[in-house]
Amino acid sequence: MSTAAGNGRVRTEPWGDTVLVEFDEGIAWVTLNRPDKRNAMNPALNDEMVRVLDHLEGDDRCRVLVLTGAGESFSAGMDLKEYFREVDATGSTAVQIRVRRASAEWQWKRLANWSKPTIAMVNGWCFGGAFTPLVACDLAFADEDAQFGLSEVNWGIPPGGVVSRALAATVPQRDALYHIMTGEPFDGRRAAQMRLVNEALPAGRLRERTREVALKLASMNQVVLHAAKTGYKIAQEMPWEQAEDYLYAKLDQSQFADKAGARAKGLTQFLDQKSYRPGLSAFDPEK
Ligand code: ACO
Ligand code: V55
Repeated sequence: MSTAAGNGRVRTEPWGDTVLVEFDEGIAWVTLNRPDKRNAMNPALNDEMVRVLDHLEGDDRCRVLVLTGAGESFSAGMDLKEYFREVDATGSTAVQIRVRRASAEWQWKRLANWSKPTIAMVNGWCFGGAFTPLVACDLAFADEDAQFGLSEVNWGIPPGGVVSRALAATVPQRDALYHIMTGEPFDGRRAAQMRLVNEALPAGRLRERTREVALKLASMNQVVLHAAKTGYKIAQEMPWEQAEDYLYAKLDQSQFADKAGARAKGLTQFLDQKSYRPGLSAFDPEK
């Protein structure tokens, strides 16, 4: 797809306005880029993120995606002016449906089911609607001083979209309802305690730790990782009988789809060559 860039040139990559993408040894660092608005998600950013995710899924420079925010914020949530007030002002249900659809499409539908590993790096403010892409990412690391909040009640609405559903998928009910109902903010340390994020780190260590995990995932077998994460997420919603059948199907699918033959090599290396112990390290196809 080509887009007319602001400078008159035609660009073939769909980012550059409200989203930045940088490639780094298999990692695509995707930065929500409206720092003056604390990366609040307006309809333009939502539309751009749909295109960015679609593009990166087919871009070999991306083996892992890290989602973060420019400046002092991860994201201040939905844009109160452009996503709420200006859409209300159109008086059009069709417009409301369209902007809500673009929001859902990237924040959870595409992101939660993405074919490559995803990591949220919460560098600062994370409010309201920002919980959706946060939870949709496979893993999350936060600055221990980042401030999180379900601030909806503070300005007169209950959490909408799938914010409360996302919370229910990650944190215990006591924590979820406390913060949904009081609107009281909490920091990255608390977020890690309630398991909303994997780890909280000092600001100076956040990028380094996120990059370390991203590089590990980038080095691994992509077919197997896709089957592993999708299997977990989809089976979570299934009865046990169906989950067992589905996960066996996933196992067979992954063996069929993996042209690198990781399973056969892994068995040979452990059983015949005795060159490696799967309990102690990741499979290395080069060994
Ligand atoms: N929507 C629209 N604009 C926003 C948003 C938002 N969610 N958050 C910040 N901005 C804008 C401000 O209006 C301001 O714009 P201006 O410079 O044109 O006046 C700019 O970003 C900077 O905001 P400040 O409040 O000055 O920044 P500060 O660093 O002092 O505070 C904070 C940051 C705490 C994030 C504050 O902006 C805030 O409370 N934002 C709203 C957070 C929120 O409740 N989000 C949830 C929305 S509900 C939902 O997502 C469903
Ligand atoms: C929220 C999010 C929405 C929405 C209404 O609580 C409220 C946040 C992501 O979409 O349409």
